[in-house]
Amino acid sequence: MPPRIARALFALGLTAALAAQAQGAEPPGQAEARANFNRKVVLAADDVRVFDKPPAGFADAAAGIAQGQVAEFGYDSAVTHTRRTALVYLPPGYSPQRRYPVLYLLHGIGGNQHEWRGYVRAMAVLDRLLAQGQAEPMIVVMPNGRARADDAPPPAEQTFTPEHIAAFGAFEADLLQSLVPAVDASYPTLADAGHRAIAGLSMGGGQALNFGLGHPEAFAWVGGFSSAPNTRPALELLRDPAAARHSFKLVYLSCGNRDGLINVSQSMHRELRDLGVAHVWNVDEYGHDRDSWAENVYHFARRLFR
Ligand code: FER
Repeated sequence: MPPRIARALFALGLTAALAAQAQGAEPPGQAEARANFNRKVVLAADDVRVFDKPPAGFADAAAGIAQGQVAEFGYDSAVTHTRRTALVYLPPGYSPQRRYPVLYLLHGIGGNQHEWRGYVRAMAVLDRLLAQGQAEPMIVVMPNGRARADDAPPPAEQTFTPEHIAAFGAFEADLLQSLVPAVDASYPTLADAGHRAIAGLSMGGGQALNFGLGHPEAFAWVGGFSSAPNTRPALELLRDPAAARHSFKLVYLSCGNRDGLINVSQSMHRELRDLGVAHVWNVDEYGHDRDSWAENVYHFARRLFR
C-alpha cells in the first residue's frame, strides 16, 4: 500500500482494525503501531541538521533567570461536553496591558498537558530565550489533545486503540471551536492567524501539521516535531496549494535520524517541497525523544512571531 494511503487510513483509525481483521486476530492497535517505531531509517541527501546545537544547558532551569508563570486554564468543550483543562504559560514580565501572540503546544500519544513542561522542559527553554531577548514574549497554551470525556492517558496496552487515536483527531474541533475562542476571551491575545502558532511532538506534531496546514485562517506558524503517522498528506491538508505558498510565515519540520517515524516527516517535507511551500527541514541525530523536542522547540521559538 502506498504510504500516503496507509497514512490516510491510519488517520481514520482503520489501519490497526484492518490488520487485525486480516489476521482474524485480537483487538487492533498496539503491535502494528509500535512496529512503526522500528521502521528502517533511510536518509536522503537533504535530511540534515540545519541549525547548530543550542548552547549547553539551554533547557535547564537556572537561578537568577525570571520565570514565566504556568496556571491551569479551564474551558467548556463543545466537542466533549466536559470542562477541560489546559496549561497556560505567561511570559516573565507579563502585563494584561499588553497583547501577546499565542503558541499552542501539543503533546504525544502517551502524554497530556504536562508533557512539554515536565518531560521536555519547554518553559526553561523559553525563560532562557526570553531573558536573552532571543524570543518574542508570547503566551503558550498546552492543552490536552485527547478530546474525549475521559482524557487521561490510557493504560499502555490501550494507547493505540482506534478510540484513543480518534480522540486526537476530535481535538481539531475542540481546539478551533472551544479552546482558541476561550483563550482569546480570557487573555490579552493578538487574536489573528499572524500571531497564532501551533506546534507539537509526535502525535501532537501530526495534529499541529493537520490543523495548522489545514487552517491558514487560524495559524500562520506551524511546527511538527517527529510527527507521527496521524499526519495527513499535504495535498489533502492544503485546500489551495498555490495560496499556501504565501499563507504561512513559518512551516517547521524536524525529526531525529534515529527515529523510526522519520518517513512521516520526510514525506511531508518532500510534498511541501514539490508544492513550492517554503519550510524548515531540520534532521538531528536523536531518536524519538526529548533531546530532539527540546532542541527543536528552541529553534522554533527563536523564529516565532518575528
Ligand atoms: C504510530 C506510532 C507512533 C502511531 C502513532 C505514534 C498513530 C505516536 C507516537 C507518539 O505520539 O509518541 O504508528 O500511529
